[in-house]
Amino acid sequence: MDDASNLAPEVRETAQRIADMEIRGAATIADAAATALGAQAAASDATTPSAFRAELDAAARTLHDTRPTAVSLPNALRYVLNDIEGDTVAELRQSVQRRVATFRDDLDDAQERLGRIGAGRFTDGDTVLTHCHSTDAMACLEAAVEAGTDLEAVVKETRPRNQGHITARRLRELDVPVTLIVDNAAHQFLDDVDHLLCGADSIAADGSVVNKIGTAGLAVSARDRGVPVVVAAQSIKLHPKTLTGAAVKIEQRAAEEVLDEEARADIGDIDVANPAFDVTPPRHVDAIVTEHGQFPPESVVVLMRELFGERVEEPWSDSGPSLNDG
Ligand code: RUB
Repeated sequence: MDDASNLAPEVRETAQRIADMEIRGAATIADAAATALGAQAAASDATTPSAFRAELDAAARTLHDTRPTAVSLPNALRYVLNDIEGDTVAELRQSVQRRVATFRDDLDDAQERLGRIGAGRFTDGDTVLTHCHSTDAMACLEAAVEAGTDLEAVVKETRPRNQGHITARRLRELDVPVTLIVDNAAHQFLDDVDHLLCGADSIAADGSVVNKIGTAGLAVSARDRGVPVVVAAQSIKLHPKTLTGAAVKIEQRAAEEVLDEEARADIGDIDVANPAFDVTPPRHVDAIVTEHGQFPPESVVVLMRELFGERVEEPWSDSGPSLNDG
C-alpha cells in the first residue's frame, strides 16, 4: 500500500531533520537520505514486491521533498533505487541494503580522494578564504594539514545560519589559525588570501556552481583580485537533469532566519527575502575539484555524461505522501 502510514519512523525523522537543517550540507544530506531508505527497507512489512517498492518510492518522495537545491539528495535516492534486484521481498530488501552500504562507502571514498587532490593546490604559508561549511572543502584542508602544509584561514560567518562557525570550529580542531569575519568584510580581505575555497550543492552541465548564498558575489570579487576560486565537489553534486536543460531550483527559506520577531516588531511590516543559494557562472570559477580530478568548470559536462549518461529518471516521482501527510 502506497501511503504515508507505512513510512518508517527513521524516514520521517530524517526528513524533518533535513528540512530543519539539523542535517545539512549536500554530502551529509545524501548520506542521511540513503541511510533512511535502508531503514525503510529494514522496517517494511510489505508482503509483495510491488508493495515493498511502493513503500520505498513513498519514502524517497518524502526525503526528496525536504530541500530542493542540493542534487546530491535525488542522486542518492536514484543510486539506491535504480537497479535494485530480486523476485521476493527478502531479496529486494537485501538488494536495497547492499546499495545503501555501497553508496555510503563510495561517498566516503570520494571525499577522501577529492581531499587528497584538492590538498595539492595549497602550499606552506597559504591563507584560504572559506564560505559556509562544506565537508568536501574541509576534506581538502584536512588532507593538506595531514600532509604537513602550514595553512591559515579567513572564515566568513555566512549569515543567516552562521555555518562559518562550524568551519571555524573544525579548523581550530586541526590547529589551523582562523580569523572569523562578517560576510560584508570579505572583499577587504581578498588581498590577504591566496585561495577562495568553497563547496557546491549542485553543478550544472555548463559548469555553473550552485552553492550557499554569497558565493557568486564573492567569486566575482576574488576573480577581480586575482584570487583563484576553487570549488570542492564530489561527483554526486553534478546535476544530471541540467544536461537536458533543467534549471536548478533555488530554495527560499523562512523570513524568521533573517529577522526575528522582536526585530520585526521594531521595524514594522516589511518583506524579507531569504534565498539560501546562488549561482556562480563558470567564468568566475578556476577549478572544480572532484574525486576524479580537477576540471575547468566548462569541461565538467564530460564527467557528467560519463557518470550519468542520460539516466535522469526518478523512480519515486509519482504523486504520493509528503511530510505533512498521514
Ligand atoms: C550548505 C552549503 C555547502 C554545500 C556543500 O548549505 O552550501 O557549501 O552543501 O557541502 P546548507 P558539502 O547549510 O544550507 O545545507 O561539501 O558538505 O556537501
